[in-house]
Amino acid sequence: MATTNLSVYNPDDIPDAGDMKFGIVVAEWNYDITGKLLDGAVKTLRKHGASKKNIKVIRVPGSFELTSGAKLLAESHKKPDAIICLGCVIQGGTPHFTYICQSVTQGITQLNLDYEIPFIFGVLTTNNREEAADRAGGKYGNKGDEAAVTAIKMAALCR
Ligand code: DLZ
Repeated sequence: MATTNLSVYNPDDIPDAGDMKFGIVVAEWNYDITGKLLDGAVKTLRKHGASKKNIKVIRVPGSFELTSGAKLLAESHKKPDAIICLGCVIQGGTPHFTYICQSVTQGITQLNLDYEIPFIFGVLTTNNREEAADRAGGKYGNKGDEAAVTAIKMAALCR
């Protein structure tokens, strides 16, 4: 199966993020993975000009809580231009995977419809831990990089 490297993009296509503000909400569940997504997202935002003071990071317990965390950021006084949601849901022996994935997907979709700013889906949904590691700085790049690039592009589009 061909898988795109999540960290490969044309930097010339990315607007300057020097005057943009970002919120990042990251799930603590599977933090060995989501911490790497966070590192990738922050590094990529900074690489394209975002200043440290304009990147607000909050943590929530699990991916199920990403929607409410993102909503909190959207309503904070420091109105972000885009909000990145980072999580990692790994298939287990019970149907939790389906429920959490459905909830976070629908929740983030709804936020995109309800607010004037973009909410970015930086959630890995994988069959196992190895597939997640491959996409959190491993052989398929880092989903956090991809989410940051998407956030910058969408923030520019919404202006
Ligand atoms: C409960 C749970 C399980 C089993 N698996 C994951 C997971 O793989 N990834 C993730 O981000 N969160 C998981 N959670 C936690 C839920 O997202 C949520 O935090 C709890 O159900 C409490 O609402």
